[in-house]
Amino acid sequence: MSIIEQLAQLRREAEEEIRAAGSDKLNDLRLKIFSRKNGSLSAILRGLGGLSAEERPKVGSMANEVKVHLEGLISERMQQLKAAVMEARLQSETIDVTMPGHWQKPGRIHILNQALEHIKDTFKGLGYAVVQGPEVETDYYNFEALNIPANHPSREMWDSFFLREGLLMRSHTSPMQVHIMEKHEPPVRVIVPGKCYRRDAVDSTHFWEFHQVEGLLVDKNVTFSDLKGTLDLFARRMAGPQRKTRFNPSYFPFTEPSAEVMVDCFVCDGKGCRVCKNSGWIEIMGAGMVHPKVLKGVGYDPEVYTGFAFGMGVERIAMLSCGIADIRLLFEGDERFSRQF
Ligand code: 2NM
Repeated sequence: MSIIEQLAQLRREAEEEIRAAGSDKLNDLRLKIFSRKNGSLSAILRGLGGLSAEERPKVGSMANEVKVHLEGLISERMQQLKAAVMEARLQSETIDVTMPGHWQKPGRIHILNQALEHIKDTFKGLGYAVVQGPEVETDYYNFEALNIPANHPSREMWDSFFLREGLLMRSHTSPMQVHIMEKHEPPVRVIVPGKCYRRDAVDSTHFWEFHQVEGLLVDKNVTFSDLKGTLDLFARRMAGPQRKTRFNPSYFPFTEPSAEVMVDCFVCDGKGCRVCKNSGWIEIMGAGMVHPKVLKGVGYDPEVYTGFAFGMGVERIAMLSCGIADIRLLFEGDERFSRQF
């Protein structure tokens, strides 16, 4: 085959191949044709030496023409492929700004936290500090320092969650009050909100994990009437300005005297209904004057200082104020429930 024929054949075949090549093949193809060492054009041009002096420039210029032509085709094909890639990206990545967005359901504050905030606000307004303490406590702080004797039922294995020797999950927040009194001289005025744990059988009013807010005020000349005035104000802030309170005698190891604090039923106005079990009164918390043994235990002189303390279950307060009949609803996290408050 003459060189001219060979060039013509290269041109035909290369045109064909370039047209069919994808972007990954195109560069290989360029090398296959144009590589100085082993490209097909170089291979043909090696035959130039055997031509006559007149033929050589003619064939040379033809070879050049084939080279320029094929290079042009390759870069054209390259552009084509790039354009196709861009077109595909434009198609697949286009954002339709008229599409509706994803709706985010707004969250809300859990009913327990709503009740807690209300309780905290009321006492903050009376000058109380809000303090939190550890959920794992020692036997001393949970029981001993609170005048809970060794034979007291809450010390039984089946009433508290005991951990390793001498440690337990606190069964009330009172141990923190003891820590506070140990660290600070009176006057002391704090509330302690937090989680507590008891080995209660679960039913509509009991859960093994629950929340308490306990309050403590210690100073000179603190009397039971200070306690009554404080909790009376609290009851009105929580249940409405027309509410009345009543203090029934009760017992706690860490207070003397002790009382259960009743508020007249805010559902039936004291006439008697299902919520107050026809008594006209609802118990909202326990309270009392801090026992002299507790004061002595933290190094306060009970002849100089007296104090009152109170404690309430946040679940109970939330359930009463929202008419919730089962404590378990507060812990299940069912949106159909929590969305209602
Ligand atoms: C209650 C009821 C009555 C109470 C007592 C103390 C402390 F540490 F000062 F002794 N903290 N909390 C207390 C008193 C708690 O809850 C029903």
